[in-house]
Formats: sequence, structure tokens, C-alpha cells
Amino acid sequence: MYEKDTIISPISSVSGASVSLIRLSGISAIQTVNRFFSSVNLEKAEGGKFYFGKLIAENNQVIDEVIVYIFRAPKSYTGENIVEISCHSNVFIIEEILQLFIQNGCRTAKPGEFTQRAFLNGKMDLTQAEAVADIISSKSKAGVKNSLLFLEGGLSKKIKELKKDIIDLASLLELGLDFSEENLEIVSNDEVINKLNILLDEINTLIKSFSNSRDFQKGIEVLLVGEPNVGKSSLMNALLEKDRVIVSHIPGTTRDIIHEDIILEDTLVRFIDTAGIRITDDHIEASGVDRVKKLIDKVDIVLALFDLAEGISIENKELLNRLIKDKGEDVIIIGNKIDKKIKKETIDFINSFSNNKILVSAKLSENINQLRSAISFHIKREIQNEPDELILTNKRHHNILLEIKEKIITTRDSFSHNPGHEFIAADLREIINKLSEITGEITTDDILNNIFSSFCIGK
Ligand SMILES: Nc1nc2c(ncn2[C@@H]2O[C@H](COP(=O)(O)OP(=O)(O)OP(=O)(O)O)[C@@H](O)[C@H]2O)c(=O)[nH]1
Ligand SMILES: [Mg+2]
Repeated sequence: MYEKDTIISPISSVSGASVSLIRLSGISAIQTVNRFFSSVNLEKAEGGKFYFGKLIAENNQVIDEVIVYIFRAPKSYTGENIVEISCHSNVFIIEEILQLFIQNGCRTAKPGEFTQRAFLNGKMDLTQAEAVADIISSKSKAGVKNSLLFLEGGLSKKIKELKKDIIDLASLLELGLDFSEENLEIVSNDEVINKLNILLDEINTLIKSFSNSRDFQKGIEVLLVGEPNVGKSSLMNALLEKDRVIVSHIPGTTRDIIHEDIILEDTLVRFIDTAGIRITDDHIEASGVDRVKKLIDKVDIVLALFDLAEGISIENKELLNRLIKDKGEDVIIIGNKIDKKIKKETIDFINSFSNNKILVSAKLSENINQLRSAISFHIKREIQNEPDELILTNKRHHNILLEIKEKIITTRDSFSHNPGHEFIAADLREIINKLSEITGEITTDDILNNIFSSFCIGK
């Protein structure tokens, strides 16, 4: 059981919006807000309706004009009494409202605590609660759509069906035991093996879908690398269509890692500009370069830039060779400054690679659309935008399913070696329990705390 105190938190983001939402959930939510609400008696007010009025502090000062929405238990997100206050989106107002209620008996909600209460009150199972966090954090439209399938109970339904199949099988086996003296075969050994194989196929399908899910949640990261002054920051600005990064003719202008997000192909794409890669005595630049090398491993696409008007150092040639060895087709080679006189040696070097190559002028925004198309192509290849069936995105589900897969295999193999029906019942029970861990029917406080603490505040 959980503490039944009343919790409070902002549930909308503050910056830039005109209205913010604050939620109170718990037994005294309605009563607490009512003490400071000007227009109607909320304790007598109907649930499922909103009420306009002023929030007035204890010193009779008006904090804000607000709209208050009442949800009465159990017809609410958490299953408890909920009050949601729409106030003007201003940090001072939001802070004053929070403080008012905290000083009057509420407690700040922990990350994920609203959803945790919804789970504990039987409003949703664990896979649905996890889907709430996934929808919010998803960095592609496909990811959102997929997480919505989980919120609707897609995985829960699948788990329920699998459990029913195992329970049916266990019942038949038990019946077989009852009639074993009469030599009456209720279920043949082949049938048992066959049913376990079907179950294994279903589990394998779910497990396989996990490998496609990586970019759903994460989005795509595109890293710009190259020697100082090749035009990385200029290209970043051209891609973003705004002057986001400082550009100058002085090599080593960019010292830090700068990123900016745009949406391409219904996916959040993060462009990351970096310090030019060069062996240097300058400590700051050297540490920047170190960070770039770490980033290369982690990103989806690397744009390797070269200045077509300059020659290429041996070091840089080695760098590109290494980059392509590590990242393969995920490296797009960019020859920049086509508006200048091009050096043959440089273009020949670039052409010696089979990777995708694009010649651009970052400064004049030439061929930038061609580069965008190449990035789009990569995204489409990575992210299946219309997932027709459930794609597993959650590591916890994946790990449990891997355990179940192993258990089914050992159960099947030991059954085929020794079809003694007594042992298999315990094995099947174990598989059912593992499936119940996914939906949270069987769980521990530690597991729950671990899941919900990874949520953001206000979820
Ligand atoms: N002619 C021409 N000049 C360019 C082009 N792209 C960039 N430049 C110039 O090259 C210089 C360096 O550009 P930046 O974008 O700052 O280069 P960078 O790779 O970010 O440099 P660092 O941050 O120092 O590593 C600037 O003077 C730019 O105006 C281009 O396509 N054509
Ligand atoms: Mg730069």
C-alpha cells in the first residue's frame, strides 16, 4: 500500500506557454483547494466539471485567476480525488500556488507518483503505466503511435492470451494425471510439445521486435566532424536555416558541443556541432576533441566535412578511414565550399570512398536539400513509421521475455526427455508468474520504485 497523503505538482511545462496546469491528488485535494477558492464551494461541486474563480492566499492577496477542474474518486487518473488548476504560466504564480498548498498539508509529488498511484489503484497495469512515460519521452511519431498501442493495453492483452494458453495446457495435464490410472490420454506428449513451440514462437516474435525499437524513443543524432575551419558550424546553420552557431574564419571557433533539434520524417533529429578535430597543445580544444571522439560511437549519422579548397593532412585521411571502419554507411562525406576553386587532390580523396558523398556550399546554402534528403533516407531506413504490430521498446519487458524464452525451452526439452507430467506443472506455473511480472500482477516495491523513479516530475 502507499501513503494516502495529498500530493501536488505542476503537470505542464512552464516555458513559453500561456497557461500552466497544477495537479493535486489525494483524499483532501478538493477540501484543500476549496479553502482558498473564491467562487463556489468545491466540496459540494460536481465532479467532471470546471469552475472559474480566484485563488486567494491567507493574507487575502489574490494569487491568480484560475480554472479549477474537479475529478471525484474513483473517476480520475489516479483513482483518487483530483483537482487540476489552470493558472497563468508564470514561475512566480506557479511557485506561490505550490507553496500555498504545501504549507496547508500537501506534499510535492515524487517523479511518476501520479501514475504509480493510478497503477496501485488498479486504473492501469504496469505496461500501461510504463507507456505513459514512453509516450511523453518518445522522439518520433512512430514511437508515440507504438506507445499508444501499449497504453491501450496491447501488450497486456497479448500477455493475457499467452497466460490463458498455458493455464489451459496445465489444466489438461492435470486432468491427464487424474485419469492416468485408467490409461486414458487426455493430452498427448506431442500435443504438449507442439503447444510449447507455439508459445515459444509468440515470445520470439515479441523479442525480435525489440531490435527495431532503438530509434523510436531516442530519435536520430547527426554529428558534424572535421578539421577546424572546414565549415561545420556554417553547415549546421544552413541545415537549421538560422544563425544558431558562431561562424568565423579563425580556426578553432567552436570549442564546445552545440546541439539543436529539428523534425525530419516525423522524427526528432538532433544536429550536433563540434570542435574541429586537430592535434593541439591548447588544452581546452584538446578536451573538446576528446569528447567528439566519444560522441562518434554514440550517434546515428556522422557528417564528415572536408574543405574542397584545401588539401587533406595525413592525419585527417587516417581519421576518415577510421571513422568509416567504425561507422560504415552511417558516415556521409561532405565536400564543402564548392563555390571556391576546388583542389583535385581533395576531391579525388573523397571520391575514393564508396560512402554517400555530397558536395555543398554551406555558406551559400547550395545542395543542402540534397543532404537533407540523404538524412531522411537514413531515418526512413531506421524507423518504420507505421508500426502495424506491437514493437517492444521497454528493456524490462525484453529481459523478462528472454527469461521466459529460456524457461519454455528447458521445460519443453526436459518434457520431451522425460514426459512425467508432475514436473511440468511447476514449470508452467513459473512461466505464468514471469508473464505476470510484465503486467505487474506480481511485483515488488523495489521494482515499482525503480520504474516510477525514472519518470519525470508531474507524471
Ligand atoms: N567560401 C565559402 N566559405 C565558407 C563555406 N562554409 C564556411 N565558410 C567559411 O569558412 C570559415 C569557417 O567556417 P566555420 O563554419 O566557422 O567552420 P568550422 O568548421 O565550424 O570551424 P571551427 O569551429 O573553427 O572548427 C568561415 O569564414 C566561413 O564563412 C562555404 O561553403 N564557402
Ligand atoms: Mg565551428
